[in-house]
Amino acid sequence: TTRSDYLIIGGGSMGLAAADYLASRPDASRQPSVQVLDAHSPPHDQGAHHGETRLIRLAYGEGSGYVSLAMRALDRWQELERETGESLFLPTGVLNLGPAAAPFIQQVEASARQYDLPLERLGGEAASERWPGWALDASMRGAFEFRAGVLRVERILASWRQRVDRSANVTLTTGAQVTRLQPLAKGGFEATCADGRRFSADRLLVSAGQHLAPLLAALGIELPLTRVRKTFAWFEAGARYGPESFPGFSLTDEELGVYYGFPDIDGAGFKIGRHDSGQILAPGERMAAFGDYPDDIVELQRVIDRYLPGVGALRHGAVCQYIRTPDEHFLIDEPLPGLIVAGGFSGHGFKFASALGESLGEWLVSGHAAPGLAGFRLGRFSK
Ligand code: PYC
Repeated sequence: TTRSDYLIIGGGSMGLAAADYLASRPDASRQPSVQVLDAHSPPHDQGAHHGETRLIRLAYGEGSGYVSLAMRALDRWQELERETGESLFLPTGVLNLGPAAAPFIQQVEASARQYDLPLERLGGEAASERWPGWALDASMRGAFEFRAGVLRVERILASWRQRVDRSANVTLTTGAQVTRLQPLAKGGFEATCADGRRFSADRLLVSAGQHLAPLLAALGIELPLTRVRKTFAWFEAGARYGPESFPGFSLTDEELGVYYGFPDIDGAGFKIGRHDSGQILAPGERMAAFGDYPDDIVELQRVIDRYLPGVGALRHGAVCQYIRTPDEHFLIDEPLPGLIVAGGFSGHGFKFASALGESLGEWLVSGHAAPGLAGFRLGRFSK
């Protein structure tokens, strides 16, 4: 058994962010030893950090309880850019669109008011004049946040990985699919991999996406997590969809559903995905490829036909997964002493990874959760 001070199971967005934090603390040679296990070799497309881009929004439509975390995350992304010299955040702004009465739009506005965040409100017609890629009527309202923007996911994971690989105290072991977790009689936990390798540590962070619930179930802890197949796609787009003239967006349409999207960055095409709905899958179940369901294309095309007149033909699509909680808020807790879980990011977690990596890393070291994480506890589901 390979023993370290801390073990991180899952080297995706949250696990690798925590690993990077622990690798980057001052005087790493005197830092605790950390072992990170991932079934693949990050960055990869088997988790929830592929597809080139994610949004970061501060005036948060999912609840004002996220705003401080989003602000810390943005600072940390910009710090990572400075330290690595990589372009990781594009300040394109984010335009939130929907009927004025949509709860998401109302919450964006409430979050901005509560935290005094700059937010520009526009009617649909004014928004279409300002950003000609959109054709919106008066029933739609825009809430534009210029400080928000786009994160480049694989580049971020690659930056963290480089720093972890160079560090003196953090080891990433790839191809390590953990199949079993056990508490040890002398304290701490042991993780056993599919190939028989074993790793143990005093404290553990399990950030293993779809594998989190099955690993914890075997310890008698039920986590209310659902794995959902999601799709997104890139389309041909003209000059009006470049990052200087078209912000990232979220769009709520009462009939069509909830969508998000990105400008055409580096000629990759206009990207759009659907946030609500999706096909439920068991952990480990094979995911159908993009286009296997007719709706994969039809639902995106409907939004384009209604609102995005300059977007052209489909280039290609991809599948990803959301791990959803019942209320779509995160699940971050310590259900057994020394065993921290981070999951259920419900399709809106990546933007926070830089800040959560810091909090989760500090939690491993100090044994104490940051007070800001209290709202994500498991106990809320049994009330
Ligand atoms: O939370 O803004 C978001 C988002 C964009 C793509 C997936 N989630």
